[in-house]
Amino acid sequence: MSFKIVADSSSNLYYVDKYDYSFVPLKINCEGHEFVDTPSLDIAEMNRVLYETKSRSGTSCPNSQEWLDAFNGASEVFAVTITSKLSGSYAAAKVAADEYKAVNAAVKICVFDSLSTGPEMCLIIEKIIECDKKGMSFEETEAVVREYIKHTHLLFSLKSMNNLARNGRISMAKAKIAGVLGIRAIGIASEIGTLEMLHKCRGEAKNLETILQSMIDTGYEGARAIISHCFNIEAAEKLKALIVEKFRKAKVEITKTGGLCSFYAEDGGLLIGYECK
Ligand code: X90
Repeated sequence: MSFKIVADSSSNLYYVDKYDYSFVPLKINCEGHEFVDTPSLDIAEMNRVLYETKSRSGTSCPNSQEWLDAFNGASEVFAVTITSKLSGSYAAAKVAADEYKAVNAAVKICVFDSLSTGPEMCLIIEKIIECDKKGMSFEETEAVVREYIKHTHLLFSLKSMNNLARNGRISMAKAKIAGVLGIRAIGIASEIGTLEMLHKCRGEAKNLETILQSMIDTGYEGARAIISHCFNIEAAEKLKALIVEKFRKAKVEITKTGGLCSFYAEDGGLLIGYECK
């Protein structure tokens, strides 16, 4: 029996130590350039090209064949995708799962729609691993993780929402909130997997305070949190310090956004995945 975890690259997770884990990349496209979201993608260079060409850019999700290739060989598979409300990744993974089962009747495969992305997907992956380490069966793991997903959230704090709006992931009117210089928009992945705006803030200090307050308002009590930043390590570290100051035992980790999340979160963006009650 071989056990495998697969996620799309919007998780920003490309490797897991001692686990059979693989990612399927999303792609960022601009005028014939295709940037594949892998750890070797030079994101600063991608941003430079996108900025210089100034023409239409977009993204595309993995197709079902790419998911199928990633499942291949495993007898128990857990797959985790970006929210099905904003991407076709989940639909493609489901098609692949059905095909995989049709060909290999004995395999078990479960696809989780994170209704979110980035660090919240990482929390889901961590939970799958935790269940496996405890020796839980496939079915027990699926049940525990489905319950767990109800107790995790994703907040985002963005300086610009241009790429989200231009690609139809949020309305132009909402995106304008973050358009003014020095204003950051704070929002949350909603229960149905869409972007929901919460606050707008001027200045870094106010921004970080408001993020922590929004975490608490949505049920954070000092458990696990992962902060992913797009070229904004200073803010990520300050936010971590604020969280730990308030909740001494909080387990907070900082990671970098990969290609897909960097494209949409844009320079300076923060994504915070966290557990809540
Ligand atoms: O299929 C594709 O082309 C991918 C489309 C992805 C669109 C959204 C990506 C969002 C990335 C920005 C802030 C957090 C959003 C919360 C999601 C519910 C990160």
